[in-house]
Amino acid sequence: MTLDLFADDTRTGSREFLGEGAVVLRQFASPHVDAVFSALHDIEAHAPFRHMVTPGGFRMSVAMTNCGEYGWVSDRRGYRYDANDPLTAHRWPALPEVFLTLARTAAEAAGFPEFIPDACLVNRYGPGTRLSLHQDKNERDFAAPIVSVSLGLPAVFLFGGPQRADKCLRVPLAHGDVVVWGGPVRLHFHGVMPLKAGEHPRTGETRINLTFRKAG
Ligand code: MD6
Ligand code: FE
Repeated sequence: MTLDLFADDTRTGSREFLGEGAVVLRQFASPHVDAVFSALHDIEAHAPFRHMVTPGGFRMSVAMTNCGEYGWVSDRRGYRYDANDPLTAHRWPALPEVFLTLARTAAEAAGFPEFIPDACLVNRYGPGTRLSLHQDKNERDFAAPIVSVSLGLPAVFLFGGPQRADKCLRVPLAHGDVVVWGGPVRLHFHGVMPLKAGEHPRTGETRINLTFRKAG
């Protein structure tokens, strides 16, 4: 099933529920995007985007970096959160104030008050890049939601069920949309369809996704 697609302006401020505990907040990040890109510029300078390797030895097509107390990493030893960037051996850059504010206010709007993330995974998708169905289960605290911010080119987010084979909702996500995700659906399978080629005034040929978590 495909959710209705309206022009961005008519969708601003609207909410679409994907299940109990999961909601799309259309254009919630829009007032913050300038500050977000400015902060992202500094993060990239200290912790560059890189293609990590899966435990099975495959290079991930999504380019990733992190900020916060913990960063999500993958290598031949597995998936985990690490306080240090393996590329630089330094701590990840701190969570900028605008990231914290955006994550906290979005979580609150979705019914999860007092969300204080300690990790932000930054994903960058190029044309054709996809993220296969997975569960987010490396975090210590599943009581906390995940806040996911979409920037740049649009993508189709796949939102499934507790089993990999469960049917998926197809959710179109545009620049500025925020998905908040927690409670009963916190461990549901999800992914991103291959990115359609395009050009975005803010991000060029890419889509950027920020996911905020409480990892530690
Ligand atoms: C993405 N997002 O949208 C990938 N995970 O680029 C995720 O994997 C994700 O958006 C958990 C909750 C929300 C998400
Ligand atoms: Fe995920």
